[in-house]
Amino acid sequence: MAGKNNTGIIVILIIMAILLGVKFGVFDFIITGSETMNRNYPSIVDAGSSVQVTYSVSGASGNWAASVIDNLANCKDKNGNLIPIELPGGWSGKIEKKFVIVSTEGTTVTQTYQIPDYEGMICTFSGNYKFGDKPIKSFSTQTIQTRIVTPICNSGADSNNDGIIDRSELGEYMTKWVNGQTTRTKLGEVIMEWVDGC
Ligand SMILES: [Ca+2]
Repeated sequence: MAGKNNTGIIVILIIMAILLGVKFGVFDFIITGSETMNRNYPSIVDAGSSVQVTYSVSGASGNWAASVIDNLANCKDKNGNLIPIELPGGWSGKIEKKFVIVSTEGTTVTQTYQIPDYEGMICTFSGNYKFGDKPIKSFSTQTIQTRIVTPICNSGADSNNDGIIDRSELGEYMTKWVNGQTTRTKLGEVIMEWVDGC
């Protein structure tokens, strides 16, 4: 009878120890391996600008830490050709970020990427993260695009608003002038924009 009572007391003590352990965070350092991370940023940015990329952790609890290696590279122009290495701003073909996110400092980290000064290109982010000693996981592959700043044609002859006076738009203005719908001066402006660009 006495032995049974002792067993009961021991069980109660073990349960109390576990509850106290949970309360004071003794079991909180467990990294389960089901934690994930993603990156967020504006998908279209100005050429030559600094872009903030935010890395966010999901599914983590207690104490944890994760290492990150992320790359912005493989920049291509609108024809799909790789962008030359030599660009304004010291672009070397790749930007690599290495950092660590620790639970005590929050679940997000922001990194700044200096985007190459090249309009209308698409670059690709690819990288991975590793929580504690768990296996490395890959980020989803994502792209970022630089804006094309379209010049404005002051003559008003750029009917499709692509920043270029093409020969058909010039031809339309010639017809307008022939028909007396515009002046020779105005036709001169359109010719100059066709020759020199807007
Ligand atoms: Ca045009």
